[in-house]
Amino acid sequence: MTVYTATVTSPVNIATLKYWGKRDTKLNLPTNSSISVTLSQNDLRTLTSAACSEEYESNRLFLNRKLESMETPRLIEVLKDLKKLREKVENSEGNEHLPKLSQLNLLIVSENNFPTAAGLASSAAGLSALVKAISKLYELPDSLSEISKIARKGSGSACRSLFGGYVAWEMGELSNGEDSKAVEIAPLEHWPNIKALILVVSAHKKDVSSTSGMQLTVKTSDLFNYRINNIVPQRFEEMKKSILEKDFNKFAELTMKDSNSFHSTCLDSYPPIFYLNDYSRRIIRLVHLINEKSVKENGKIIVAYTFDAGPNAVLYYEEENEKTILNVFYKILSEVTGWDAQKFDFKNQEYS
Ligand code: 2P0
Repeated sequence: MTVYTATVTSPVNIATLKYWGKRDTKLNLPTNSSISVTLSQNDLRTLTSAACSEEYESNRLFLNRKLESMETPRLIEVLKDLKKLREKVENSEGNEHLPKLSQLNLLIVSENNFPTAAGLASSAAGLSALVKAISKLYELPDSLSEISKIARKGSGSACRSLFGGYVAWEMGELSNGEDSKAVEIAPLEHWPNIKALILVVSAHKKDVSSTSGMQLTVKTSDLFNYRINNIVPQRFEEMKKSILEKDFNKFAELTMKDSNSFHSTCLDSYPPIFYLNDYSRRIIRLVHLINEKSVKENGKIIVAYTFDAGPNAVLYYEEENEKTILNVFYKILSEVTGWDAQKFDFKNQEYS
């Protein structure tokens, strides 16, 4: 039996300008453009293998070794689009010899190396990896931006994970979504000394899913309209500029303000949505204390926080400030939990 396979990894991306709100729920068209940083392949990521064979009697998807349905409306759309592109390849002149993979059932095996659905953008990495793996299996010639439109239909934020580094998701204007796609602002190497530290405050599944949270915010928050019309368009341009100019002060300020703005619209939803908890708020206060000190000393903001639809914090900083930042957090951690940073072997990533 012939089995065709392809394997890829796709890292998590963490938005610094948040996507929150859909203008079309079927096509996953957003109410604002967003920006994110895709972590490196060595960090949080989904590993996905896609296979197809004449012997497979149905489509099957294993996520973290659990059989999941592939009959969800979103996955049906995603597969339909990918198969359509493969058919185009198969039907184009000179490709008559290619196997008709578009007619075969698929087996998808996917594993995350981090907690699923705990506000760590698992759906972004997961859907992006799935689309990437099938595109590779089908040997699609289309650009990443083109493929990102398919990933977007699976999960909005997934479209950004197709690119590494600094990525924008342009909301687009068309009602068919043909211009709502991810584009690269700059590759990771452009600003390679930016690091992300993830503080997992809770690995539990979130109470309110992003999809339903967004719907509630769009429907009930007055602040939301102000955010998408008066705040985000200018912030989008400013943040892109700060990335291209490697202006950490500006990038950090915009990132923190946007996280706060997004969580304000959650609180302004009715009934309110609470994603942050007491630990999250303590982290926010601590980051501002660290920055106040360094701004006083040398005018520099050295660390930025951002929170997605959950209480876990992502801190962005430049590598040269890592020691200062980690020292503060290790000290707090050891005071609160008895955790001893001296016992952590960084080279081997082991705690003795
Ligand atoms: C983001 N989030 O920009 C924002 C910030 C959460 C907070 O994208 O319904 O899982 O699949 O399009 O992409 C989470 O939303 O939602 C998200 P769907 P998704 O990263």
